[in-house]
Amino acid sequence: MKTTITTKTSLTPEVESKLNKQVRMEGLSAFYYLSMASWCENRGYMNAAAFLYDHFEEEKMHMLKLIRYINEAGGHALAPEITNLRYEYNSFREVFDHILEHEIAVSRAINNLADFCFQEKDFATFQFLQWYINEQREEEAVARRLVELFDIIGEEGQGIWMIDQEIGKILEQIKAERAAEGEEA
Ligand code: OFO
Repeated sequence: MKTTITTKTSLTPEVESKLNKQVRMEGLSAFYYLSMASWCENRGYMNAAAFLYDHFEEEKMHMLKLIRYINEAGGHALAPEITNLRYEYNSFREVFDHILEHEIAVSRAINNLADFCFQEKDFATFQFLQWYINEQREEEAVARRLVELFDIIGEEGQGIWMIDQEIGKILEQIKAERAAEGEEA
């Protein structure tokens, strides 16, 4: 006999399915960063690797936050299947061009999801997604800064070494901001 699962949750099946798609996108983000971190570490770009490993943890947290929300709202969060990862990059710069492109795609996905929830009158999920909207705005800004390092410093001579040093400073700044936010909370 079919049970009326819709009485269990105010999440509509469409919202639940779209949230699960976003879970997968955050999981993919995490493993993209992990793969890029390993590529950088392998080539001795140690600050970039540290930045990317750190971001792997961030993206995992984004995925988990969504998973916990879906389940708490009475839905069923699905652990994502991660396939077709990329393991090779043609250059150091290509890693960061890829990050910016990917973060823009994630921002668009989150905006579309928030728009859908608003139209469905799922204001709780719409409100929950505001955190992701802000997070994406910050992440896109960081990704743009990273790409700009390549434009400003250039990769000639000691350029790559200097870029890697600057990435280290950006990571320190991010960690300091996180610590300050933690203190405020
Ligand atoms: Fe999940 O924050 Fe970027 O992708």
